[in-house]
Parts: sequence; C-alpha cells; structure tokens
Amino acid sequence: MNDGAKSKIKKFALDLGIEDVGFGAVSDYKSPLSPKVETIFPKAKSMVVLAFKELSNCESENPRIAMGGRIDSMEFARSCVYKVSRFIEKKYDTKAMSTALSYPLDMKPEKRFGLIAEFSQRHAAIAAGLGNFGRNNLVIHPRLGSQVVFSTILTELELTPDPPITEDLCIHCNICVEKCPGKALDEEGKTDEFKCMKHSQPYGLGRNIRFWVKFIDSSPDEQKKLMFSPEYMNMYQAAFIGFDYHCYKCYISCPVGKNKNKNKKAITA
Ligand code: B12
Repeated sequence: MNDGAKSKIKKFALDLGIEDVGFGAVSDYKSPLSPKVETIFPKAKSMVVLAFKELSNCESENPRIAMGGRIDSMEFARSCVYKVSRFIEKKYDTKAMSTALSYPLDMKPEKRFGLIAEFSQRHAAIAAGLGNFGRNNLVIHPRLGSQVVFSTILTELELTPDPPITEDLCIHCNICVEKCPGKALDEEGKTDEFKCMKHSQPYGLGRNIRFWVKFIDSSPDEQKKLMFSPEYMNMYQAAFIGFDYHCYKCYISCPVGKNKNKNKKAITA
C-alpha cells in the first residue's frame, strides 16, 4: 500500500480548495444497480473521492440564483477532478480516470432513462469513509452535512482505504421527508424519482417530451405561439444548462453539520 502517495494526493487536493478527500478500495464499492468498475476501468484498484461543499445559493428561493451556484460548484469540481487526475498520472506514472459528477447518463430504458449512472458517487463516498446514507437518501458527511457533492477518480494505484464511518450521521428528525414538496421521500430507503423530478426539474425531459407531443398535434398558429412561450424558452435554457434544478429542499433542510459551521465562525470571529 502506498501511504506516501496517499498523503501527497490528499495535500494536492486540499490545496486546491477541495473540502475533503477520501480513499476507498474498488473491492469495497457496493452499488448493486451500477455497472461493475471492471467494465469501466479493468485495472482500477482505488477510488479517490473528492467532496465539494455546495454554495449557499441552493438555499435561495430564487431558482436562477440556486442553479447558478450549482453551476459554479460543478465547474470548480470538474476542474479539480481534472487537476487531481493529472497529478496522479504524472507523479506516479500511472493511469487515472474521472467519473462523471452528474452527466452524461445512459438514456436506455434498462438504465431507467438516465437514472442509473455509470458510477454511483454516493456508494463510492461511503466506501471511502466520507459519510453514510441519511433518511433523505443523500450521503451525509460528518462535517459538511448533506449539502455536499462528490466526484471520484479511479486509479491503478493501491492506496490504503480510509475506515468507513460506522456511526449513523442521520439524526432521523424527518424534516427532509416533511419538506419534500413532491412527497418523494415518503418510502424509507427510496427516492421516488419521478415525484422528485416533477419539482426539482420542472423543465426537464418529461416536460420536453410532453411539449413536443402537444406541438405535433397543434395547428401552425398554435405552434408559433408555443415556440414563443416562456415554457419553450425555459425548456431550451434547461436543456442548454444540462439539468436545471429548481428544488433543493431535502438537501438544505438537513440540519446535520450546520451547527458545526456556526460554532467554527463564532470561535474564529
Ligand atoms: C440519477 C440521479 C438523480 C435522480 C435519481 C436519484 C436516485 N434515486 O438515484 C434524481 C433526478 C431524482 C436525483 C435527485 C437528486 N440528486 Co441526484 N444524482 C443522480 C446521479 C446522476 C446518479 C444516481 C444513480 O446512479 N442512482 C442509481 C443507484 C446508484 O442508486 P440506488 O442503488 O438505487 O441507491 C438508492 C437507494 O437504493 C438508496 N440506498 C441504497 N443503499 C442504501 C442504504 C441505506 C442505508 C439507505 C437509507 C438508502 C440506500 O439510496 C439511493 C438513493 O435513492 C448521481 C451522480 C452519480 N453519478 O452518482 C446524482 C446524485 C446522487 N445526486 C445528488 C443530488 C445532490 C441530488 C438532489 C439534491 C438534486 C439537487 N437539487 O441537487 C436530488 C436529491 C434527491 C434525493 N433526496 O434522493 C448528489 C448527492 C450528493 C449527496 N450528498 O449524497 C449526487 C451523488 C451527485 C454528486 N455528484 O454528488 N438525482
């Protein structure tokens, strides 16, 4: 095991401004629905999982401000993933592969039309000791709480895995369940994806398909009206952005980790 490499990778990542880094063994990655890592990168032995704190934008009721923050976080995360991957490759003369933080996704029906990614970031984060599942089906990080996104780099290097977090980080307050406007979390251990997406992605693929079905059945005059409607323009923008999220309630309502940040502010003030 290469503990020297581990601390150098961690230092490089933290110096970039990444909040936390966890190391996991590919053999400990247990995501029942996702493809096996061997089908992505046969020689991969370790996972370097990067944790990024979401900006407070997601707490804004204004969806453009909220999504703007998400875009900033994703751009930062993507650039960090590239830098850490290249650091590993150059420094250790080995191969490293990034796995998508969000998209591209496989849109085949057997992948539930893009709902099962090539690589599950949550299961990787758990294997790398960065947290565990909460009632909101998000991975809760001990310091950052639920408002965190993950991105993983697969590498051939053998790196000592970090110990898993055994303590239940969810405080089972049920606030996430109560705050979900779509009632998507009512069943424990499962997110009802379609109920979630109705609220979280109001201009997503479902709306897009319904729009074009209606368009086909409309007269030329109605079609012209549809093309100039805010509905079409919002859909156009959402498709351009990628995934335009309008709801973050399960994310922002989770109280875990929030008080810790407040205390830190009080101490350093
Ligand atoms: C597709 C997708 C979605 C879909 C489907 C979600 C889903 N059920 O998997 C939709 C559009 C609904 C969605 C919504 C959201 N997503 Co999303 N999404 C993804 C994506 C791209 C793929 C997920 C995937 O492959 N799922 C299929 C497989 C892996 O899931 P699964 O095996 O069925 O496991 C699920 C359950 O079985 C259960 N589960 C499994 N084992 C266990 C064990 C225990 C003990 C428990 C309690 C539960 C549990 O939890 C899982 C979640 O439902 C990932 C990025 C990635 N590549 O991982 C982001 C990702 C999961 N999303 C994320 C986020 C932040 C969100 C949203 C908050 C949206 C937003 N506004 O930002 C909501 C949260 C919804 C919620 N509370 O569940 C983050 C989560 C970060 C975190 N802290 O955990 C991820 C990891 C992106 C990232 N790079 O960080 N998402």
